This record gives sequence, C-alpha cells and structure tokens, in this order.
Amino acid sequence: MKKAFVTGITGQDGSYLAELLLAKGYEVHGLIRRASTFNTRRIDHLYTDPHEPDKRLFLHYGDLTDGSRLVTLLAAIQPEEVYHLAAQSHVRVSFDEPEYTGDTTGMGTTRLLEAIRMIGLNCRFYQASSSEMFGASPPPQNELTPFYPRSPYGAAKVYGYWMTRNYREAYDLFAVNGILFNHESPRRGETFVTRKITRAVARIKLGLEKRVYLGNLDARRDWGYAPEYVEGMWRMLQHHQPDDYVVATGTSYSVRDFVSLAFQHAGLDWEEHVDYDQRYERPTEVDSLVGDASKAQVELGWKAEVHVPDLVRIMVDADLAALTEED
Ligand code: NAP
Ligand code: F7E
Repeated sequence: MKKAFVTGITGQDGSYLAELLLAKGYEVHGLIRRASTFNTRRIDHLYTDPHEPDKRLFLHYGDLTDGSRLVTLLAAIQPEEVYHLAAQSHVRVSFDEPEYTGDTTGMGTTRLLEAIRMIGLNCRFYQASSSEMFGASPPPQNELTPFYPRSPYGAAKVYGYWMTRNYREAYDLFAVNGILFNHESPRRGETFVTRKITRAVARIKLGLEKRVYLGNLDARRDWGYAPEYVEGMWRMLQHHQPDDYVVATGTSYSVRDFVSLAFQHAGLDWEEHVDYDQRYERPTEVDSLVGDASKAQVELGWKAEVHVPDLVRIMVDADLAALTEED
C-alpha cells in the first residue's frame, strides 16, 4: 500500500486530497497543529477510531516552524509521496504578519525539503505554488511567465518555488511545483472572497443579515473548483519526470461578476446588499490572473470542467443547505 504524507490536511485542499488518496487505496498521514479547539472539521468525516484494524488515515501533531519534528515524523512514516500544502495562505493577512508568513509559507518549505534530504527519504514531493507569484505580470500567465509577487505571501511562495526547483536540480529529488490558480469550494475558508460572498448571500436570503462589506470589486481571478485541482496535484506526482505545471481554467471573472452571479442565483439584487469597506483593500493588489494550463492538459491529461457559473451555484446552494440544516 502506498503511503502519502500531507501537510495542511485540515485545509480546503488537504481535505479533498485526503479523500482522493484514500479512495485510491493509499495510507494517508496528515500533519495537524495542536490547537485548544478542534481544527479537523473538514476531515472529521474521514476519521476512524485508531483501534480500527483497517484504518488508513493517521494524524500527527506538528508545525511548519518545528523542523526537528518534521525530520522525526518523516523518518518514522517513510512516505513515498509528500504533498506540502500547509501555509499561512491568506494574502491580506500576509501584509499584517509578513514575518510569520515568511517563516511558515516560505521557510516551512525549506524545513520539509531539508528533512527529506537529511534522512535520505526516497519520495516524490509536491509544493503548493501559487498564481500569486505572477502578481503584476500581465495575463495570460503560464510556466514561463516571470514572477512579480505583490504581497509577502506571494514573495514567500516564490522562495518556496525556487527551493523546490533547487532541491530537484541539486539533489535529484522528484520535486514538482503545482502553480495553482484560485480554486474554491463549499470548504473554502470563510474569509476568502468567494466564500465570504456565498455565505453572505445565504444569510441574507434567509433573513439572518442584510449587508456584506467588500473591498476591491475590480480584481479579476481565474476561479476553479478545488476537488478537480487536487486531482492535478496527484497527476503531477505520477508523471514519469518531475516538472512544474500551471493548473487553471483559462477563464477570468471580476469580483463584481462573482458577486452579481451569486446574488442572482438566490434571486437577490446585489446592489441592495453590498457595501464598500476600505479595510479589505490590500496595499498592493494583483489586478488580473488568467492561467494557461495547456502544458498540464497535454502532459498530464488534466483539464478544468467546472467554471464560475457552476462554481457559484455549487457554493451558494451548499451555504443555503448548511444554514437550513442548522435550523
Ligand atoms: P487553507 O485552507 O488555508 O489551509 C492551510 C492549511 O495549512 C491548514 O491545514 C492549516 O492548518 C495549515 N497550516 C497553516 N499554518 C501551519 C503551520 N504553521 N504548521 C502546520 N500547518 C499549518 O489553504 P488551501 O486553500 O487548502 O491551500 C492549500 C495550499 O495551496 C496552501 O499552501 C496555499 O497557499 C496554496 N494555494 C492555494 C490556492 C487556492 O486558491 N486555494 C491557490 C494556490 C496555492 P489549520 O487548519 O490548523 O489552520
Ligand atoms: O481575494 C478581492 C481581493 O482573498 C481575491 C489564496 O487562496 O488565491 C487566494 O488569494 C480578490 C482579491 O484570494 C474582498 O482584493 C475584494 O483581489 O479570495 P481572496 P487571493 O488573494 O486571490 C491564491 C491563488 C492563493 O494562493 C492564496 O492562498 O478579491 N476582494 N473584497 C476581497 N478579498 C477578500 N479576502 N475579502 C474581501 O472582502
């Protein structure tokens, strides 16, 4: 049975990836942070009692800031595949906490790569790189587009990208960068713009609140559907050689478009419910991201099927259903 180690397993992508790997028959080991409240909500449905004989999901306490723990964990687990998804992943927050973001999102990658090298682990390594690395480089963006990060988060991801490439070239590690454009789902964190919008639409529709406050509505993003994107991660590690790939839909919508579609789906007029709040603006913004994923399509056979209009429906319906169930 193949063993995988997943950092960030409690996050949006980690939870979908764990589902995918378990369905493929893997034994899955996830890194979780010790917290005073439970932080495993997204994977609770996958968890089984440690005493079950056929248990295949194991969770281990650890943190990206604790390099020696990464060494002992990897030495004990001996995974064939390592998916490094953990990060301080919020761009706006990275302006408030640049040092912490550099330590986790940037140095965290180095700590994990170095742990692999130190113990001589024979594994394949996936780095969660991001379209935020392209920042101010105009669209469409592909694997050859120059990086021009516009946030501490983007800069930290550029560092992680190059460390991954360096370990591939210096130590012959099967290490890949998945350069994923924004991908969303009903499991998306509540402070990212898509989920903030779909959650507000559901609450407004059910009369629980009246307004939502947003920042820049002009930014354009290439939004895809997270369960499809984790399939792309897995395919990169199954390929015959390590390389870097853009994963995206190739389409672009503004935040305003997303707002309008989401309110429309619930039969509401967005202009009656959306207000501006300057606090959600960033000191430097990424204006437009549109990915060209043709390399992933040709070499990995990966292509996005879910586009924004369907994504909006999936997310609004899920938020409405969740609130209705709470009643
Ligand atoms: P997410 O929902 O924010 O999940 C982040 C995960 O990282 C959580 O499991 C979190 O644990 C964990 N984590 C944070 N700090 C940690 C630390 N110091 N030590 C150990 N674990 C830590 O992110 P996501 O949307 O699933 O994204 C997954 C990865 O892809 C991230 O690296 C993100 O930067 C990158 N990415 C995301 C997108 C996107 O559109 N979603 C696009 C490109 C790249 P807790 O649950 O305890 O907080
Ligand atoms: O912002 C604008 C905001 O926070 C999208 C992360 O997963 O994708 C994500 O980063 C846009 C920006 O995502 C609000 O200014 C307006 O232009 O949902 P977001 P992001 O910054 O694109 C990349 C690929 C990652 O790698 C990251 O980890 O929406 N916007 N008003 C707002 N954004 C937020 N969060 N909240 C607002 O009220």
